[in-house]
Amino acid sequence: MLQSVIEEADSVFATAQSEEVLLHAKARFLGKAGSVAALMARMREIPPADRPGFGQAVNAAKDRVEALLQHNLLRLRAEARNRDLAGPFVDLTLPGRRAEAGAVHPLRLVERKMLAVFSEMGFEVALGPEVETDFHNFTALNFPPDHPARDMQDTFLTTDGRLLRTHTSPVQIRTMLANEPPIRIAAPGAVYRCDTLDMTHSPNFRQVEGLVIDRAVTMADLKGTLLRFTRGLFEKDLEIRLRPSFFPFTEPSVEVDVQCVFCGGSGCRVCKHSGWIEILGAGMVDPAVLASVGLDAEVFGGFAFGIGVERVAMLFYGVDDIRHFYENDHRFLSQFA
Ligand code: 2NM
Repeated sequence: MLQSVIEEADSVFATAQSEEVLLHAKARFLGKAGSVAALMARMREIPPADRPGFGQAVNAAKDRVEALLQHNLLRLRAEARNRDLAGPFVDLTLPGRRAEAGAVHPLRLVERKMLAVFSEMGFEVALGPEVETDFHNFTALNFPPDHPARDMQDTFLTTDGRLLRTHTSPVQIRTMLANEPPIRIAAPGAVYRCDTLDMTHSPNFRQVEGLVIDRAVTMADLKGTLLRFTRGLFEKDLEIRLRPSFFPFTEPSVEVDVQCVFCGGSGCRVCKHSGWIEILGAGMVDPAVLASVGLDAEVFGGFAFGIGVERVAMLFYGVDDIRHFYENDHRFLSQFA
């Protein structure tokens, strides 16, 4: 009887083709309701005098079944290992494939540099929504109702009567509405205009705009701030010049040229032999803008400026086509890593 349990365990264990099946079979023989436990339960049927001998015999049978189990467990592991070794092998001596590391996008590098220079001058970064109201994007900025920029030819409109901001100036409006002067902010971010993508235009580009509002701010403060900004940005003591211009939100308005970074002013192809490169627009905040945010123009005044990140990045890195910035061609991007 003991022998038949051992023989059955031997044959069941030996035919198991996986550890899972073997462990199942283990329960059948060695588990609480298994054959060995059943043998032990027959102790009551044995005359008392024979019980020690019976107990020893069952224990010996149990040891034998456990040994068979262990043997077959090792057999299955050896078989599995042999299968692995016979299959496709991994050559651990092959050189590894290097993982490509990500890098900061060139537009972000330039934006960060601009913000770092403004930060040194005490400006704080201000952010705002890209979907804006007509009020924040145009009306408060003194755009007349019939201004061409408000046209859907130039501005992306949403179906719920809002629009995609065409500059980050609405961030300045929101800041002036929510804070008392003095205000010194730089507003970076994406802006949208209905332009066709070409070498120098994109319907979605980035700007950094700045705003200073305080008592007794003059145009000399504007020029000094922009001089320090351009020198910090290009890390070179270049001169700037201000030319009269027009924006609805500033009066007077100026366009700012920086001495050509490439030829230092002697004339080259980049500056079209003028020695100067236009890099930003600026001006003294129009009293109508101050009024629209509830500031008394007799008490407060300030200046603002706007700079295109792509344009500066193209100058900075000698990129001839704005589309390179958006195509995510790794061969282009990896040059800035
Ligand atoms: C520019 C040029 C000149 C500007 C003005 C304002 C505000 F909100 F204060 F009126 N924000 N930004 C500004 C002024 C922007 O971009 C070429």
